[in-house]
Parts: sequence; structure tokens; C-alpha cells
Amino acid sequence: MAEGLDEVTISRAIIEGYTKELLEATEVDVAIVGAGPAGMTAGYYLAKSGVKTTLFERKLSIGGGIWGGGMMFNRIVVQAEGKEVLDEFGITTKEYRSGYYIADSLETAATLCSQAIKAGAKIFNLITVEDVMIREDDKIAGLVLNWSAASLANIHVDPLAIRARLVIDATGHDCEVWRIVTQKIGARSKKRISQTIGEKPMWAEVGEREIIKNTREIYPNLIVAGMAANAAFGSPRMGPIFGGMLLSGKKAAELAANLLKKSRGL
Ligand code: 48H
Repeated sequence: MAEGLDEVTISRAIIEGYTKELLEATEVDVAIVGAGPAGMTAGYYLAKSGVKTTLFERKLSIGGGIWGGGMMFNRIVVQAEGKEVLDEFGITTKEYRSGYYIADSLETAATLCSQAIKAGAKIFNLITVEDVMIREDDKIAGLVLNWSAASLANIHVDPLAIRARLVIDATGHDCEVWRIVTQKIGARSKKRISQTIGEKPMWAEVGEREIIKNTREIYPNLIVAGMAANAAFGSPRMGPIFGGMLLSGKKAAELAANLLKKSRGL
């Protein structure tokens, strides 16, 4: 039994532990923006396959829109393909009707997060991605970060940057990373850049189908996933059916792993 608890030792443990991991995160294979269901699923699969993966989440809590289920009824629905992903995570589902499965949104958010971290993904909450780095070759080269709380300071606080070989925009409805790219370099780019157009009105069937096709490398070294993919390509929203988010996260991870392999000449 320790003789007495020392507050300064506790403080040093926190500062050392955190800064060590933050330093590690300044050079990663894949940086995922947003720890909602799509981002955490992508983080899990990437980390599991040995890819150095870091997620940045603006809010205190991870999970994005999943906690609230549908209209704050904390349940989500998935279709058969989505259930397979939940099964892989060990998340409980109940069949409602043939082809419709219900899961507890709290269990889903907590388990996606826990499994992603256990697989080796690092998640930093309370950090906002406010910009990207783009090099002369017109490729995303990294992210520009700031404490989310810096916006409360009412003064300009300069950000810090990290290098990433690939970035996944999993920021949900606002597709913030893609929006930054289109706004900052859209018209100036040598490449033709389609502008961010935003999602269409709700249509679960089409939204869930198109999200898979829309999960792709939208700009060199930038993959869009989850709701951000449908917003970027102007596909419908789908309401509280979450299979598409899980499957999109999984596809983004596969895409990223393949792009990394290709860039290493494997
Ligand atoms: C750091 C950021 C930044 C930033 C945003 O909204 P999410 O849950 O996104 P998805 O795509 O994983 O899931 C979408 C789903 O929750 C949903 O909204 C559905 C299915 N809607 C259907 C409908 O019809 O409405 O999570 C995105 C996360 C959030 O936690 C944000 O805080 C975070 O990204 N984020 N983090 N830097 N610039 N922007």
C-alpha cells in the first residue's frame, strides 16, 4: 500500500502518459477525423491489420450521432450486412422482423470505442481538425490540429500539425475535411475538384446502398467515409439505420490498407 497519494505524481503521470502518445501521433499511417461509428469502425479494422492509426475527435465524448439512436430513443437498426459487423465486435442484436435487427446505441458506441482502442488505434478527444496540409504534388500530407477549447479563448490560437500518409474524413453530415479542401484549394487545384454538395433528403434504401460506393479516395490521400461520404457526393441521408456507417468504415479501412500497400510497392 502506498504511503500517501501525491497529487503532483498523479499530475505527472497524466502529462507524461498523454504527451508521449501525442508525440507518437505526429507521424502516422492513417489519421481519422471524427470518432463516430464510421471512424471508429475504420480505426478498429486498420489497427487490427497493423496500420498505425490515430483518431481525432472534437467533442469530449466519442460516438458522434450514435448515442441518440433515433430521435433520442437509444436504439439503432441495422440490416443483415450491418449485423455481421456488429457480431464481429460482439455487440448484441435482436431480430425485429426479417432483415431488421435492433441494437442498443449505448452498447454500440462503447464497444466500438473499446475495441478500436484495444486493437491499437489511438483516440484523442477534445481536439479539432481545423485544416489540412497539402504539398506541391496536390496530395494531402497531414492535418492541422487545435484544442477544441481554443475556440473559447476568444483570441487566435495557432494550431499544431501532424503528418499522415492517408486521411479519412469521418466527420459526419458536415464532411468537414473535404469541405476545407474544396473551399481552400478547389478552384486553384490542377485537378478537377467536385464541390461539396451536401446530402439529399432521407431515403434509407438508396442512402445505405450509395454510401458504400461513395466511400472512396475523393482526393489524393483523402478517403471519405460514413455520412461524410454521402454528403460529399450528394446522396440521401438514411435516418437511424447504422449498417451503412459500419460497412463504410470497414470499406474505408480496406481501401486505406490497400493504398498504403501500393505506396510501399507491396
Ligand atoms: C474533429 C470532428 C470534426 C473535426 C466533426 O456524425 P458522426 O456520428 O458521423 P458518422 O458518419 O460516423 O455517422 C453518422 C451517423 O451518426 C448519422 O448521423 C446518421 C446515420 N445520420 C442519418 C440521418 O439521416 O441523419 O460522427 C462524426 C464525428 C463527431 O463525433 C464529430 O464531433 C466529429 O466527427 N467531428 N472531430 N475535428 N473538424 N468534425
